Amino acid sequence: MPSGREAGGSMTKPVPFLVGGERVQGSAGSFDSVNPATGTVNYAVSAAGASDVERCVSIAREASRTPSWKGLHPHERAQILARIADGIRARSEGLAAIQMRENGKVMAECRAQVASAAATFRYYASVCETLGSEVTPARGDYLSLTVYEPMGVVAAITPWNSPLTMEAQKIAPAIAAGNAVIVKPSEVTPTAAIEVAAIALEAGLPPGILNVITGTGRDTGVPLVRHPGVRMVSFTGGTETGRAIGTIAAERLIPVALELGGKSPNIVFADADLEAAVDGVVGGIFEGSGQSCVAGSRLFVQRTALDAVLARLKDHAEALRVGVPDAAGVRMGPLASFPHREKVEAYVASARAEGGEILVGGGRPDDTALAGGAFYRPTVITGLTNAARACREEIFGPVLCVLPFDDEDDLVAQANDSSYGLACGIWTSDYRRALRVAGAIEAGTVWINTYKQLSIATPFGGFKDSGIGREKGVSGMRLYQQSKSIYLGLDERVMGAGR
Ligand code: TXE
Repeated sequence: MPSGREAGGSMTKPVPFLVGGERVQGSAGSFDSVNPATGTVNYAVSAAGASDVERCVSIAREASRTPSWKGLHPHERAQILARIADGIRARSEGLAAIQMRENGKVMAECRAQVASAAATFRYYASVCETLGSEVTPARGDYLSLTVYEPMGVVAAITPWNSPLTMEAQKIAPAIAAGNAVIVKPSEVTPTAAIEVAAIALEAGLPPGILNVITGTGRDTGVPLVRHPGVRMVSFTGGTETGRAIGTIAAERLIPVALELGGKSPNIVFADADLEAAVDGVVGGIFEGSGQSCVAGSRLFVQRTALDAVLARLKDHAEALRVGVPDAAGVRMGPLASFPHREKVEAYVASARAEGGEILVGGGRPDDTALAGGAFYRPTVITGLTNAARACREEIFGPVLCVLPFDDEDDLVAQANDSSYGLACGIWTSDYRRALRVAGAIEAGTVWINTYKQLSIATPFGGFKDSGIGREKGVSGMRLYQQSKSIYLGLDERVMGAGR
């Protein structure tokens, strides 16, 4: 449990953030962390203002320049990353509980995300230890080497839907690469990152290499991105925020990695195993209450299979149990915040206004026991066209829009008619067709006869407005490095007759 808080939710001082290995109370007051399953305040959390950002960047910059981290041999850095993985696993119940009470995800999913965060540190321990430099082909009397160096201070700005996995996905490769990192978690899920930073210190990471500052995007995020000491920004969140960060980064001429929103098509051909397909479609949109960047929120169904798919979809969606996230059998917790539920409700209202028909859900649950939380029922909407607002904008909630298609050309045109390009699912028994459509779809990840499988070993990122850059995989560590080319002259006239 983060220090600064008393059991039972009564408050002493706000939960402090962590800079240079020390717990810090910020200069910008505090904000409340609210449990979306109950509406009660979990605790107040300290807010970092511009002076805290200034101090944090200065400490991180100093730590990034000293040899105590970047000067270690890769296998030595790898040992510490592996110890961080062990520390995360050892505290998995506590970390999962933090995420659950801050964003309302069901406990089973929170546990899985802690395991994924630990696996991410272990994976980048291996990458760090094994990824080499290069000797490039010489075109003269020299030896040419390309080596990879850290960027310096990396700002990692993260969202609320899956904080543990997304923070690990940025922190692990960035520190493996020898950088110092400043995490600015979402104000909705502020404290998991502080716990991970404390685990990292215990694992032997030098103070100042991993810092966490909590606060709003405006008061904490903006000064961080603008600070001249920050040499790279890695961001996951909404497209508009990503655009604002990218604009500042462009002015500052620093690299950015932007993992942004999506409006991913999940495509069911009539020759698919419809039961398996509908199961995948339901998981792909309703898991995490639809608050996933890769949520398959536009369901394209070949017209000849439409009735069969809708019948199954109705059964599956209605059977999903919505409830408090630590109750047995609950598949969908609340939305992560009350303002976010209002946004989702506004999208469903817009769909109705544009002629959409509600096949399933379309409102809050009737269960009075859930009335205090930000719950919303799994919702399936038919009767819209791909031009409707609910089909064009990211709702980021448990709302699925069903759109029929006639043939492959019609399908590809509709699926690609989106400003986003993050992911896509294809369900068919014809693998040649599957590969043909996979090639034609504009998306960074395509799943065939499966959905939402994600591996830390596989690059991830978006086409179009879904982002810039690819996280994960071996190249996910290169994202946080810059190459340096070294030419070693071997001309004997210069080297002398040393033989
Ligand atoms: O995200 P923001 P919000 C989408 C989803 C959601 C919408 C808005 O559609 O409904 O974005 O969610 C910090 N400079 N996704 O408002 O604003 C902020 O404090 C620097 C998709 O919560 O993107 C938080 O730490 N930082 C998604 C982080 O940015 C700023 C996940 C994300 O907040 C900032 C979440 C600024 N100007 C939302 N403004 C995905 N891709 O998975 C905000 N922040």
